[in-house]
Amino acid sequence: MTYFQNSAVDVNDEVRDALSDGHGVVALETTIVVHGLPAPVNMDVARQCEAAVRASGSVPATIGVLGGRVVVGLTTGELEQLASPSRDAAKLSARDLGLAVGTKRDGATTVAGTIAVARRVGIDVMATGGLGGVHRGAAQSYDESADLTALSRTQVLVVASGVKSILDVGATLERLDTLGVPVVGFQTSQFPGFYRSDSGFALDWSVTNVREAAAAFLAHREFSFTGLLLANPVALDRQLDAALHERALESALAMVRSTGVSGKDVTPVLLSEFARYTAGASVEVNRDLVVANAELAGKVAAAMSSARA
Ligand code: PSU
Ligand code: MN
Repeated sequence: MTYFQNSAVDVNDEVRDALSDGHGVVALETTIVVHGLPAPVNMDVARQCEAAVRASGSVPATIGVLGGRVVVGLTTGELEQLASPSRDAAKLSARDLGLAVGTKRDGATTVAGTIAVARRVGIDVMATGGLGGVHRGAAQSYDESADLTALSRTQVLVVASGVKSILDVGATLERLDTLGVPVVGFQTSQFPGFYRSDSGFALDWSVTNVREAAAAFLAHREFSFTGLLLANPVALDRQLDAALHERALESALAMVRSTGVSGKDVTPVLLSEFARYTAGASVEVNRDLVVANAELAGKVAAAMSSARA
């Protein structure tokens, strides 16, 4: 497509064909692979997410930046390069994309970075594990993920298991409200708690099936320029034990305080401390939930494609 010529964006053939034929396409991020999960589970999870999207009748488009080229639909080999520690890939939020391109860097995209690229090439749906949000203590640190503001200006439906439980969940929901981003529970009226199925916060909206989710988002776009968060809880029998979750959280927060880590390193450090403290149990929950989100995103993208046809 000439549209993509003279641009820094390379869309792979399968994704390009799917987009021009109006098939469902799901954008997948790479920060979770490169900075969120330990090797070798990370590559395995990436492969499972792509397979889940395909099983749902849509085409996966894993997004990242290699040598300053934004790739939509990374091959396994390209993803391996991006995840290789020797490449030292940057963590790219929306603000960083142009810089990574201009300086020919490698980078993995966050939710914010991924939806900016997705929207640019016409992809409507993305899947992740847990959206970024307002950090605990944000009243002092001002640490609020750019995922929130990106969602407020990008018409993409994001499937996530709520926001990461390391965050201030109540404050994040308030910010999403202010920013005009609807939060919709999938078969639940409780906001999911990432490693836990229920964060304890109630939602105003829920949908009972995939068709309803697709219809709600298509209608939302007629009235708003924001994205939509479709909140899909981890299965009850897969969630992290409540007491273990509490203890791991305390330990992870204490670790961030004592090491004085800040900025884009906070989330990866919290996640890896969770993995250490729970002896890998949190990694397995993360795997289960992100694969389930990829599957649901694939179904919603397919339903949107049928609704348009
Ligand atoms: N979901 C996960 N693991 C992750 C992330 C999401 O299960 O590592 C990533 C996403 O890329 C999200 C980012 O955009 O964490 C948020 O980072 P920050 O809090 O620095 O904005
Ligand atoms: Mn931050």
